[in-house]
Amino acid sequence: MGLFSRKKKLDEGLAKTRKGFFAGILDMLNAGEIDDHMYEDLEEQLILADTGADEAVRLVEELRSRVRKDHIKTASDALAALKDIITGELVADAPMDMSGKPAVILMIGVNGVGKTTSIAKLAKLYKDQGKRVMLAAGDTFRAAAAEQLCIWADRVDVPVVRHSEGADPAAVVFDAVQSAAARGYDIVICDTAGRLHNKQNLMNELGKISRSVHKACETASVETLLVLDAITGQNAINQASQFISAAGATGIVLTKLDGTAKGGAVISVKQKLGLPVRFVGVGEGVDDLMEFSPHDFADALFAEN
Ligand SMILES: Nc1nc2c(ncn2[C@@H]2O[C@H](COP(=O)(O)OP(=O)(O)OP(=O)(O)O)[C@@H](O)[C@H]2O)c(=O)[nH]1
Ligand SMILES: [Mg+2]
Repeated sequence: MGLFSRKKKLDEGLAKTRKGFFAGILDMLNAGEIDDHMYEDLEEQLILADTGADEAVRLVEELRSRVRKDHIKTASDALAALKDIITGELVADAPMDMSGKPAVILMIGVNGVGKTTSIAKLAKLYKDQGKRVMLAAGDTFRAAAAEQLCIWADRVDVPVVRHSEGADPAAVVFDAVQSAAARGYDIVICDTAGRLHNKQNLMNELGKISRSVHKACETASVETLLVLDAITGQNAINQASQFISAAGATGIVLTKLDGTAKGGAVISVKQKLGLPVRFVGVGEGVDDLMEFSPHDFADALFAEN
């Protein structure tokens, strides 16, 4: 998929969020005066769009100081400044570490958020870039989880390493990484269970999976992406911190942006969780995952339609 169609998909995926709240902000800033009333309205709209109250206050404060500093006179220039501030909030400090041979990506997150689907999409995305991708069916807990991954893998045409149900997921990942290294694969993407008998088990298991990567291959790099469902917005973000510290997550995948008018949640992820958003899901199809671009995201939020 070319750059243009990716941007179009992002625009479509963000339609609900844009029409729900950001169109209001756009209208307000395009028409109005810069005054206290505008700032108050803006803060309210941002909160409604699920940026979280702290973040809304911060954004508005930042805008106030920009307006003063840059002698901004018109509300439309204020809009450009707001877009710029939002973009700045979202920029990652560093790119993902894909330096390993193979580069391993662990997908973690509670059940139903979209881990397995995102793995298939991610495999397609990297495959389209010419990478050799292998999957690991590390969700051995739920019946039919490996089956579901295999169906996706068939569609995307990438190999899967799987063991039987109930097997040790760390062993599955170990085998996949070792096999990928031996066969010259570039990337291994690992599915994990979203639910175990209790939370402590889940966290212990994720730690064990992560350690098995380096045991299998010293030259592997690991990124652990926490998958969050945008429909649950700020709730998902508030519940994420425990997961992050226990599992050592390094980035976020935000799915189902197409299904919510509250895509503003994206804006607070980095601030609240200290982790960059790496990918966003904007639909159920295999091409509906975008590498996250802060600039394109801000553009899509405030697009004129
Ligand atoms: N609209 C929309 N639906 C999505 C997106 N990503 C995933 N889904 C849907 O969310 C549902 C759950 O996705 P899965 O990939 O099975 O989620 P999971 O995290 O692997 O779930 P468990 O294996 O049960 O833990 C499926 O119906 C997906 O089609 C998205 O970006 N947009
Ligand atoms: Mg799954």
